[in-house]
Amino acid sequence: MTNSQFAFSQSLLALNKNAARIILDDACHELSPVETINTIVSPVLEDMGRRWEHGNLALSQLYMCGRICEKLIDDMLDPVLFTRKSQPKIAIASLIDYHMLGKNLVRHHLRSSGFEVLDYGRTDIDELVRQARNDRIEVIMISTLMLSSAKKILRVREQLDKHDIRPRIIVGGAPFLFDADLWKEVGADAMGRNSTEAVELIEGLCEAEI
Ligand code: B12
Repeated sequence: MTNSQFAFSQSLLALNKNAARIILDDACHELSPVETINTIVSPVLEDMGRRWEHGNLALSQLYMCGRICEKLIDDMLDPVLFTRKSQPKIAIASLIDYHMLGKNLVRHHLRSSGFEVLDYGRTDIDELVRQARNDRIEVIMISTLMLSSAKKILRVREQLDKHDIRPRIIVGGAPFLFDADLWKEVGADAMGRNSTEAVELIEGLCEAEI
């Protein structure tokens, strides 16, 4: 663990949001906000997840640390006002899952790269399909951190097929990092390992002019 990661972790565990914010602000002098999150926030949360799995951290601690990170990330990645690019119509959602950090990070990264993204928040299968049809979405980005939720993406694809529409589905989150073939099994068109890959995938689609 680097010094910044250690200090950030200690601040979170002490529930000292201001100290945690200062560490991220300092890092932002050398790194972009997204790089700062990828090099400090994500590794620290993953380390805490491992400690929780081994019984060395309470779920309540993990929860509080996650909530603080959520707030810090939202503040760091305030919508950047770029002229939006010509792009497919994109929506992002967290499917039957309370883990929201990854989704928010991907959305912010896309927005700060100039893409407009509708945010459906935390949603379920029927609601996601209804909104995607209603908004004529061309790319649905789905974030799931739990395997049980990831497997439900197949039902989203089946429902869309029933309505005879085929938006691209791009997925991401822990289950897809653990199992490299899972995205194909759930009927997705692509998987991104992080927010940078999410942006690259959308840029690739724009170049291919879907
Ligand atoms: C923090 C955390 C929590 C926090 C969430 C706080 C919040 N507001 O989001 C709290 C404490 C609430 C929590 C609760 C639970 N959690 Co939890 N949690 C985590 C942990 C440690 C980190 C997740 C995180 O926020 N990472 C930081 C973010 C920035 O990274 P990320 O989400 O992975 O997103 C990145 C990429 O995956 C990718 N990405 C993400 N989404 C998308 C989407 C697209 C389209 C693309 C392209 C890319 C992409 O880009 C992002 C940026 O780089 C993970 C461990 C892990 N290895 O992921 C467990 C983990 C996800 N949790 C797990 C579990 C089991 C739970 C609980 C069921 C625990 C319980 N017994 O109650 C509950 C379930 C809540 C629910 N019903 O949804 C398990 C899931 C295991 C499984 N096989 O399903 C994990 C994997 C831990 C483990 N190894 O067991 N959790």
